[in-house]
Amino acid sequence: MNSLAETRAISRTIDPAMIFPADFVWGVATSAAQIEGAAFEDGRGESIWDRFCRVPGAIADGGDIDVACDHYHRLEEDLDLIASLGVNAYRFSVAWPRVQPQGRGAWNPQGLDFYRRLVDGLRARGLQAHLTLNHWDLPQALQDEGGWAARATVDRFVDYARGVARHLGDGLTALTTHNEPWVMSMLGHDSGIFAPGIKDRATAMQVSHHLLLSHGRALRALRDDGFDKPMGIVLNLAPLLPATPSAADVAKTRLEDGLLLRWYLDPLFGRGYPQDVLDHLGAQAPRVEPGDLDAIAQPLGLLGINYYSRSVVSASGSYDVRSGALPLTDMDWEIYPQGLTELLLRLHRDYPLPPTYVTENGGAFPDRLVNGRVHDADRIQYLHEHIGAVGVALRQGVPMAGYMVWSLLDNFEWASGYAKRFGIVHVDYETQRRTPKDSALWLRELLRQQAEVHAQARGASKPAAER
Ligand code: IFM
Repeated sequence: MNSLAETRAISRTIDPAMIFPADFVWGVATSAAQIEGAAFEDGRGESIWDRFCRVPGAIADGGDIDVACDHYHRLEEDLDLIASLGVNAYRFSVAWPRVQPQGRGAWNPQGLDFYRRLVDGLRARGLQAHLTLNHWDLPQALQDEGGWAARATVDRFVDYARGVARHLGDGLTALTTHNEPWVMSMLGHDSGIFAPGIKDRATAMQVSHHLLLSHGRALRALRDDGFDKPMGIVLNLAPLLPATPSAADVAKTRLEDGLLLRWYLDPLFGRGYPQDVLDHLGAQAPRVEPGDLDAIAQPLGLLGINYYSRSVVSASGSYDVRSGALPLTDMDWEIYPQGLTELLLRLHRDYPLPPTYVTENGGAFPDRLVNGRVHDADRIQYLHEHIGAVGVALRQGVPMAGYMVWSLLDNFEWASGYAKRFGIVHVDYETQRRTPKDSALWLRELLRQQAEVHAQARGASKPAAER
């Protein structure tokens, strides 16, 4: 890490209005497939992403997840890195094929041991452990039996969830079931640009139902087993707006809002699937069996929201057009921080939110490592403005409990391969050397200032004799 003077210089721009409550959770996030590597070691099974990476043309740079950031072999170093940032939480996922290689039956002791060392290592460093069960890397063995389109996978997931909680639950702070079910359903099974590469709308909608059902049934099973930590699900959400005021664009926007937000939130909060979306889907709507909707609507101990951008919807063109009015990240996503406030306020208005986390937020930018430094001023500005947007929502009553940066490390950005860098820590993929970018130093300084303010406030509230 760089000297304190350098860090302070980078942090000149920190806004005093960015001070959050003392119990606010600050974290960095990753997922197993994107960082772990060690794809063929210690009994790990094949995942659908191992298979998908080998489809010619599926990954922009031809990359795969065989080595990724080699996190599996660098666990202690990476945990030290997390602790050095001054955050108090780490969001990670368990690779189902690493702990239960066939997606059913036998557990892999070496895989479980890795995650045991991870949660113990977090605890030893005073960091909260926020575990996600499914960040997209389904065991290939289950895909061979139909994957998430098959109802039997719901049962497999419930068994997996119970096993993970049994083995690791005591070390966890919070648990979420699925990361971004919309992405798994639509990009994995409708457009097919993500694993498992299926292109069929009806299948995608059936997958979305099975993901929601497995979420609800897992929560119920874990509660029955006595697991008492906060549990929830992570959704990728965005405010949507029509490209023009035309009736066609407005109607399409309403439909996409239904597919992206209400399709997940309505059943999670006990309202069933939105009727306008069901009407639109017609024969492509999923098969829903009696009792499914009750199973999905389990009380939520937390809700995770991943926010990156807004979506501008045109009836004639693609789902997400560019307005041309806003700067873009390296993913070509519009930078629209106030959209995060808008989204959170809308959710607070429309649903009885539990403690709510921004479980992912961050940007890919064309970073350059020069003389051991990455001057990512664009990312600092992105993070600053989005954290500020969370603060605005918090002060207006939204029950915000935490914010987690995507991502700790540069990593495998799915179909984009390794070219898109989201990390606040740079990874040299040749040497696996980690270099905190200026944004990491900025975050550390922001959190140092938070801690200082809260310490002063605690001191001031003590009787004079105790000070
Ligand atoms: O890298 C992904 C992550 O796995 C899920 N949410 C979006 C991120 C950036 O695309």
